[in-house]
Amino acid sequence: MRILILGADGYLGWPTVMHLTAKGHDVVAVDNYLRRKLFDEVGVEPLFKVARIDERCAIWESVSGFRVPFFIGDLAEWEFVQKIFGEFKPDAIVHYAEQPSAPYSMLNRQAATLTLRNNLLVTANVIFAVREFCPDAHIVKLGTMGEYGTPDIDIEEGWLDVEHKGRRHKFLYPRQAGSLYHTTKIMDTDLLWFYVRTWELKVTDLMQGPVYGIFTDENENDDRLLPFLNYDEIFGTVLNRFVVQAVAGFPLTVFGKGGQTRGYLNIKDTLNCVELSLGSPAGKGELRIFNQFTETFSVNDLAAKVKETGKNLGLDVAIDHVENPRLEAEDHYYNPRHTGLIELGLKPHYLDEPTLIQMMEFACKHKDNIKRDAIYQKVTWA
Ligand code: USQ
Repeated sequence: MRILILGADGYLGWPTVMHLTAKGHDVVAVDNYLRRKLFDEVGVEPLFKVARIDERCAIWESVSGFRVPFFIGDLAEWEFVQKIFGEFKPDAIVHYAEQPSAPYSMLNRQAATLTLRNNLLVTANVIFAVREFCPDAHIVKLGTMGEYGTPDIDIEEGWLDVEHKGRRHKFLYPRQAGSLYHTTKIMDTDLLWFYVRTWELKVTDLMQGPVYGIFTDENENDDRLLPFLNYDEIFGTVLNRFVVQAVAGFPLTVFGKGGQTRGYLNIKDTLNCVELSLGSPAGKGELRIFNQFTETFSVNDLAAKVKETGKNLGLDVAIDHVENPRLEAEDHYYNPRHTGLIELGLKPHYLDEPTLIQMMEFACKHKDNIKRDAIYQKVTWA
């Protein structure tokens, strides 16, 4: 397949570029280095330096033989989008090109409007470009489990059959996000659903939970090909943060009571889920939704696992219940369905001790880079 990867410099974008080229697809990579610009803006750095996409494409070509053309530009600008889609005419688009941080989106008005502008305009431009240049292409869009929030009933896979006054209708599952970032993902889904109905697009919306890890089949033996590992409060996801905190001797920052439960997955499974979705596309006029995670944990569960693995590595890991900067339920019901990707053939990589040991040993190698004041910055929702 000819696949456009939008947001190819990112935590998930770059591993996806390598994975899909290794599987024999023709891939074109696109990014505008937004994430790197935001690191500078808020004054954080990943755990180790990550080469720019041109350098990483050159390294990947030298070790694998696969050449990946790349374009640097802003997908919120129509002229740039037109050029990419007009030249490449993809069979499929993997759309990761979004401002991905909930805390960033809550920083101030400028951060909020950047998140709105970037996330909504890029999604709209992708929709218009598919319609104009490749109407049969399959859009695989990264959504988030956070679109659903934490309702007091079971979470279905995207849709809910509602019976009302004796009649039935299927609707998008009710969504109520916990940050502006997550709300832009709801808006993306609504845009996609509108144009699926109107223009018969083929769309898969992957409701993904927080991802952990950096190792994949393609980079395990070459540190130059690793993606960003953020441990700061703004761009780091919770388990990656806890691993780095354990190594730094910083008490694990469980926000509030720690009963916040989410669906988690290993980065390897992100790649497999995207590949499975591409291999079995949504139909014309179909918005297909999968809940993309492999197991659920509370923050307390994750902290306990990191503490236990730390002990086995000789680290004395403390757990601290710090004031929760976010507005979120800290003790709640959570039972989301996630059978769609398993039915497509996903073989999950569960969170086990060898996985945590590999992450911690890697973090130890870069311990000197850890900036302790980036760990708990208290970006509040209030
Ligand atoms: N948390 C802590 N301590 C920390 C960091 C986080 O207790 O030091 C808690 C948070 O309050 C939250 C949970 O851990 O309850 C998960 O937080 P997170 O920062 O790992 O995840 P989140 O902000 O929800 O966002 C991340 C990604 C985002 C993706 C989302 C999937 O940054 O791009 O969409 O995970 S989901 O959470 O399912 O919406």
